[in-house]
This record gives sequence, C-alpha cells and structure tokens, in this order.
Amino acid sequence: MATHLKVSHLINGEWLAHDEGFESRNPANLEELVAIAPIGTEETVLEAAHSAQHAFSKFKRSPAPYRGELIHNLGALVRSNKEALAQLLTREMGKPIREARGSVQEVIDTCVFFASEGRRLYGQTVPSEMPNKKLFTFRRPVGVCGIITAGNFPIAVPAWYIVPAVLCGNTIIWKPSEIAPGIAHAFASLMEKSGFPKGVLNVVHGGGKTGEALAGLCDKGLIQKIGFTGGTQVGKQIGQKAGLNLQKACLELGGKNPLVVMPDCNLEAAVEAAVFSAFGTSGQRCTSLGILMLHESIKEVFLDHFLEKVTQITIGDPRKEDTFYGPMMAKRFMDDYQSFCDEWIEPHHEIRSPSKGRITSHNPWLKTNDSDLMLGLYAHPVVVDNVKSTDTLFLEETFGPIMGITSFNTFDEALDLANTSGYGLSAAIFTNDPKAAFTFQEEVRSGMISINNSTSGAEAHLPFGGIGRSGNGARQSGIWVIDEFTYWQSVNWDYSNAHQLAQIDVPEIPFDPHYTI
Ligand code: UN1
Repeated sequence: MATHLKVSHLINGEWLAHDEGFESRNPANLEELVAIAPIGTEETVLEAAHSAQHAFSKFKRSPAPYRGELIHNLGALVRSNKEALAQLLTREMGKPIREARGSVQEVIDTCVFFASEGRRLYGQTVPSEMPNKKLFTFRRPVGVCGIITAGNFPIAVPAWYIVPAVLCGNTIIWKPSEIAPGIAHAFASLMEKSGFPKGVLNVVHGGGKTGEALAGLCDKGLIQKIGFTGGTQVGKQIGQKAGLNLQKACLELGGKNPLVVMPDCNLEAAVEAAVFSAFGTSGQRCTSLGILMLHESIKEVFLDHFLEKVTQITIGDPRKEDTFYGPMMAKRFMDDYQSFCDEWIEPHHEIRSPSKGRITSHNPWLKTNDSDLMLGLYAHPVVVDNVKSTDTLFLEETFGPIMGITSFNTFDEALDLANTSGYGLSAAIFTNDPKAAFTFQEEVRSGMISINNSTSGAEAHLPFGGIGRSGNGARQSGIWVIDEFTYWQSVNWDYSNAHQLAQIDVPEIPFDPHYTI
C-alpha cells in the first residue's frame, strides 16, 4: 500500500508541518490514507496574509514577461509530472484516471495561455481632446487574493485563479479543499520549484472554519480580492462580505444544467453527451447535467438508447482505464446523495435506472471491471423520469449521479424549462436547426451554452462562469479573467507647459446646425 503524504502549510516560503490535523482518504478504498494535513487557524491565516502582503510590495513591481516566464516554468513542471499528478488526484478524490489526466492537462493549458500573456497584458493609448497631451490605460494588480476552492477539480480550478492572478502581479493565500490536500501540496511544491519568490503563493489547509477565517481578512483590509468555487449558499455569504468592503468577489457556484434534445438532432451523439454530462465524474461537476429535456416525439426512442448505455456504465476503481465513473469524493457527498435519493424522489416520479442509493452487496451494480465496490463510496446512477418544473429535483443541484427527465412539445416550452431553476451556468441543446440553436443561445440565461455538446467539458481559454444562482458574472479563464485580477488605471500626461482644462479649454467648432440644402 502506498505511503501517505505529510502535508504542510506554505507561508513565506516555509513549509509548516503540524502533528495534528485532518486526513484525506482514498474514496475508492477508505482503508487507504492518502494524506494528513494541518488545520489552519485564524492565526495561521493572518501569518499567511502578512507574508502575501510583504511579497506583494515587491512582486507587483516585477515585469510581466518575467512573471510569464515563471508560469512557463510551472507549465513545464506540471507537464513533466503529469502522470504522477493524475495518479495522486485519482487516489485522493476518486475521479477516473482518464479524467484526472484531463484535469492536469487543464492546468498545463492554463499555463501555456498565461505564459504568453506576460508579453501582452495590454493597456491602451487613447487620443486626448487637448493638444500636447497623451492618455493611456494600464492594468494594475489588485493586491492580495484569497482563493478558496473545491475538491472536484482540485488543481485545475485553483490554477484558473492562481495562474492569472500571479501573472497580473498579485500574491495569493490559497485554501485548498479539505478533500484533496495532498494534490494541493504537490501543486504548491511545483509552484515553489518554478522560481516564484517566497510569499507569492501561501497555502493554508483546513475546512470551513479556515475558509471563514480567510474570507474574514476582507473585513480586516488584508485581502483585496476573494475567489470562491463551491456551493451557492456559501458563495452568497462571501459575495456579501466582499460587497460590504466594496470588493467584487469572483464566485463560481453551483448549476442545475439543462440539456435540451430536439427531434431533428443526431440522437446517438445526444445520447453519448447526456450520459457523460450526467454521470462523468460521478455527476460531481458544477457543469454536470441536472435535467434532461426531451421532445415528446423522440422521448421513448431516446430513452431506449440512453438507458441501455446507462446500464452499461462501468463503475469501478478509478485507477482502471475502463472505469466510467468512480466513487463519490467524500462521505459528505455520499450522505447528500443518499438523502436526495430519499427525499427528492417523489411518488409521481419514475426511476428508470436499475437502482438508487449506495452500492452495497445487497444493492449491487453489475458492471464493475473486477473492482471491489464495497471498499469505497460508490453510488448508483439514478435516472428519474416525470420530473415537474416545480419539483425540488428540478430546481436544486444534486452534485452527484442523480439526473431528472422532463419532456416538452414546443420549443418555447423548452426555453421556459431551461430558464426555470434560476441557475445559469451551462445549458446545452442538441439540434441541427441553426434558428433553434441561436434562439436557444439568445433566450437561455446562462454563462455557457453548448450546441451539440455536453453541458460539461469547457475549454481552458473560453470564459467560464455563470449568472443568477451560479455566480455574480465574474469569469475565469482566457483573457476575461484578467479583469478579475487587475483594475484599470487611466493616466493622462500633459506636456503643453500650461494647465489645460478638458471640456472647458476646447475650442468651439463654428457650424450652423440649422443649415438645410
Ligand atoms: C467545476 O466543476 O467546478 O467544464 C469545473 C468542465 C470542467 C471544469 C468544471 N472543465 O466541466
């Protein structure tokens, strides 16, 4: 059995180990300890804040191309450690190895993108209304950024924040998910080995209380930006705290993502996409499919194929290449899933998949590639039909392998259904009709739209994020995230040797507004 990692906080370039802490266990085999990590207190968080502040005073002055080079180094190190990182990620949070490699690739893609942004980070030159005067804009770093992330993408999503933030000259206090301290530690060590000055990245481990202490730095004026990926309820509290301090939080919250299937589409492609959207990562993506919306005319044909594919899903040890999905990340997600199975499935619903609840010897799943599912937190894929738009299952995120199905007769009904939950992260439609596709894009309130693709699986250089219950409109990834980690500074430079007043010292242009031909 592999030995476990001893995880430390990282503050001002020092690794601070503690004897007491919390454990992360392999969710595919709960006997296996993956890491022991310390719990950050308010004091730890304060120390990290002072370290980040101190580092900021120097790092903000460093040239952006130099910071791009640091990111280039990080990308190269992540690439050369890709397989080891993917294996650790799988062992610690249970996503299948194929997806874990994809997650690590997402970090590399982010580094590739932002390494070259170090040689852009453009401002503008703007014409002045006065002679002998120049106007410019510059991007300035916001300061110390507090980043709190989730366990389902334990290094890809942190990289979406940390990489652009440091590229812009900010410094970081990161509280990784308590589900995956080991992989966070590995990522932090690679950052350290990439040449970042000490104090640019500070890592404080812990659970909700540590996160609260970090968010509390907002009130103390010790952080200038907070980034949070997680549940909508906590996101609201963090957004409120930031707002009270006149800051804009970067919030990436939940989703109840719809996938609409029109009768004219390629049904096989839609079936494949729906299976992956619903059950990839055991449904634990914020972009996972929540409600499948089927046109009445194809509903049963679609479901024949869909349910056949669902029953053929291989649930197993996530280290095996042919595992479609592995365990739930941690016990609390399994507990939530079980209570949703018990409480959100109502008498008028019809379960169309073989079973529901935790997989046990009394409630087995048949396709398991010789994995022992009794060792871990495995859950049945649950397909619930006849879900109405007023049902809890229609309206609330499950963050697990439970999906609902509803049907519609007209396209307008489908649009209404897709807008009902008030979430607005990712929405998908399968159709070959350009009018339907573009009407869907224009009418559905969602940060991300997929046409003939799954609800999940965004590329690392398109803006990622939601509106409504899914977030406050902040965006990650690509050039758009730079607006989160910089503020615009405008500069005017008057070299006329006089004090010229804009709007006032501008000569009038003689003309007759009443002239007619
Ligand atoms: C998340 O679940 O928080 O688009 C992020 C996707 C992934 C990222 C998901 N690239 O599904």
